[in-house]
Amino acid sequence: MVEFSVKYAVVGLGHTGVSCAHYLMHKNQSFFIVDSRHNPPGLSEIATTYPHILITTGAIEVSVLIKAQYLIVSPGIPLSTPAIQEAITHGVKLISDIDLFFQHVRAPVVGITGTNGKSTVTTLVGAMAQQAGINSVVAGNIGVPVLDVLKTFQKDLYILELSSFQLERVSHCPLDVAALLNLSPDHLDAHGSFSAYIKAKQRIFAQCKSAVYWQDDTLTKPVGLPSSQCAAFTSRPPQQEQFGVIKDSHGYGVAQDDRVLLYMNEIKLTGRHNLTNIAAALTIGSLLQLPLDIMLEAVRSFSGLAHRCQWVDCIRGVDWFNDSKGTNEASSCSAIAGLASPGSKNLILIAGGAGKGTDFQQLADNIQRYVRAVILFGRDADKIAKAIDSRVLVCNADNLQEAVEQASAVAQPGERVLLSPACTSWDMFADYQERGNAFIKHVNQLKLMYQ
Ligand code: UMA
Repeated sequence: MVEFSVKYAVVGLGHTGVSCAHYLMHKNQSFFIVDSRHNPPGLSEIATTYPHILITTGAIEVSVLIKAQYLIVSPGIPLSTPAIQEAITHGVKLISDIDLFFQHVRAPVVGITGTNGKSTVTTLVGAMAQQAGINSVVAGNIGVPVLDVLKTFQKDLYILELSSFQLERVSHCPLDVAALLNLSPDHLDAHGSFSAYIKAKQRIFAQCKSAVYWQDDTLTKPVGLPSSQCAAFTSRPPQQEQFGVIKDSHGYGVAQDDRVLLYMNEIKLTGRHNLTNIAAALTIGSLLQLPLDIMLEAVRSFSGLAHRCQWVDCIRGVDWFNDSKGTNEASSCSAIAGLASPGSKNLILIAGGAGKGTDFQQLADNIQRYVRAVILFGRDADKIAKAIDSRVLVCNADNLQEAVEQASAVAQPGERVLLSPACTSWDMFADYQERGNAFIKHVNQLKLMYQ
């Protein structure tokens, strides 16, 4: 029988690990920290603030982990890590920062997951709640660890973006509203299979009061929940009491039942796929009893998030869009279809980077349908070119700057250039933000050249 000398081992010292350290210290709990990196991002902050806390860096050893009663494993560290698995067989238990959050939160909590659009929907629901005068906060995978928003006075509503990794780690997740927006292959390298990824995402519904899902994909439908607890949104014309997307003589819009609520030209978000995101946010907001007119006001003034179909500039009649957050095939396909003009191939696509184990066939089919030319760069450029198989004009660039220059040479006035890589940025950049900012910089340089 193992003698546990400390209550918690915080495994990982990134954003999550740092927030756990502050929280456990605040709650007077005993803990130590491990991280496989020699110089993890949170090292100097925690070592300086709490010099008495033991921090072990380098290979994670089971002999260290079994000194704790619970492991709090950060989302970026695979649970399959041998030392973690071995510690579990020795009786050490897993707990996550989200579990700790639920132990202490005293207000309603909304959880939002999905392969794509979750940050946009989370932010939009947050904007709707604020507009309605509710003292609320947005946190989670969006970039603010959940324990950080419990440090100060409690809010009246918490809106969390939850990733598959966070859901995989949580055991108790009593959400008031849980939403699964869409599902397509992503993070397969970490989860092992699409079915394992779906299983992790479905965990959002495990203890929820109300569930929201996308009617157009049955994989998102909560398994085992009665329909009285479920509400669906759709990208098609809505059925009774639903929010959905319509097209009539005024263009595309969002409707509830047969009533059009707003048209594309009334909103600042670009890309028709965002109409589905709005339908999802309205469904969640309705379950929170937010007034419809206030929610629509929030939608009209919402200008979207950086790096997600973000309009950058118009240079010599060509519009440039930064969708660096398009880090998987499905996300880039949505951006392509969302920005394409029906019936005309008016898009020049810049794509490539480090793929996530998919074959790019879905992307290639979308490109054939909507894109006139593709500029490829990065590690998996050849793999994407092979999937496209000469169906459209393909150019190769050595780096992003060259890709921007080539796109500028190919694009005609009235066309749109879209950076939506369908890949992670990790072969060339620290993250998608750095890649998106580099793209904006190169587009700005292009503008200067033509002035
Ligand atoms: N790492 C190691 N060794 C360790 C610990 C971490 O090599 O011992 C590496 C991981 O493999 C990973 C990186 O460090 O590449 C960061 O891992 P982390 O678990 O320390 O990450 P945090 O800094 O805590 O950030 C995490 C989320 N990151 C991941 O899930 C990879 C952030 O989502 C989230 O905002 C933050 O918690 C607060 O909740 C980012 C993300 O990319 C935006 N999420 C993925 C996505 O959206 O697709 C899931």
